[in-house]
Amino acid sequence: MADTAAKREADSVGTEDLSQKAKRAKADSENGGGEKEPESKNILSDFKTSSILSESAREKNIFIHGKLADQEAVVILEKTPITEDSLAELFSGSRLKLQMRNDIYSTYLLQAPPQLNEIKTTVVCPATEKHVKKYQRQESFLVEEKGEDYESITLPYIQKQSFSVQWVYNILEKKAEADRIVYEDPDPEVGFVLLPDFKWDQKQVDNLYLIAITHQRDIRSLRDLTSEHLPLLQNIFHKGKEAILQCYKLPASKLRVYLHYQPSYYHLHVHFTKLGYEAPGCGVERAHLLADVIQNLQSDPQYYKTRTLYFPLRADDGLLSKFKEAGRL
Ligand code: DD3
Repeated sequence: MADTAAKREADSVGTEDLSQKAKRAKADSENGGGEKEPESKNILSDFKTSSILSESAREKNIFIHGKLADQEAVVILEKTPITEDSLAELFSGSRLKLQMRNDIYSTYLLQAPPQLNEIKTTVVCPATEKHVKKYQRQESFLVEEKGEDYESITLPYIQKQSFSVQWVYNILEKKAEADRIVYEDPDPEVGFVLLPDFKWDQKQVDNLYLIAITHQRDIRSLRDLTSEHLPLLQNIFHKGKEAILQCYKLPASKLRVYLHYQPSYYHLHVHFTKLGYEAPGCGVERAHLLADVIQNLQSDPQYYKTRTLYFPLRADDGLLSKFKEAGRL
């Protein structure tokens, strides 16, 4: 959805260059996002819950493991924030059930009209063991990875795993999510696609979360970067920030631009999140500011080949076992 509420809000303020670009990208892609489910069809109507992987009353989400037509599936449900532009309709169009009244205080349950009471739903199906594990609450351990450890432990492990990044290629080839692309630089060397991450519902700029995915396919992670990649990184940094300013009216001073190490998928990508929004994975143990990455490579072309990097691994992560076997933990 190129024309989201967050964008519409930004559009009404000023320039439209980027939304036009996004619309062109949308027009260019013939049926790019794949078939949309007809609104009447509910593929979750016969979902069978096996177990709750995790839940958070504070975050108002729940991660469920179950079966969808005999296939393993993970379903993520999350209540979305209340936005200012929905308030008038919320107040006028709801049923209000009184719970209690006491002096000047009263509490109610407000039954909102269905279109204002939507639950963001993500379905992974067929889900692998890895998907199921990913959402189970787990203890984490900080790993110290020397340059040599990367070569002898981490790299062989990620090569053997051959994690599928088909969904990334679908985005780059406009076979999926083409209508969600916010900006694209098509250059094969320094180009990238900028689009909203799955985690963002795009209803408010407050929790803005975009990812820039590189057209180059052979860069796995931070560890593969050398000064050779500076033009690519600078291009993403510069054009990504510019696109977000155009499209969402958010200046660079409101953005946190970073890479994950370890990443959750081994195709180079950069995260753009709004400052003040504590996005999952934006802590010091996993996030590397793109500005720092660029400077480090400028002062030492081999910086990320030689430095010791620290990152957390979950108790059930196969890579953690490899570090233990190697006596590095
Ligand atoms: C993923 C990391 C991966 C479950 C879930 C997400 N942004 C994605 C497919 C399409 C996407 C993402 C793996 C997978 Cl919920 C397992 O993320 C994606 N499209 N992060 C976008 N826009």
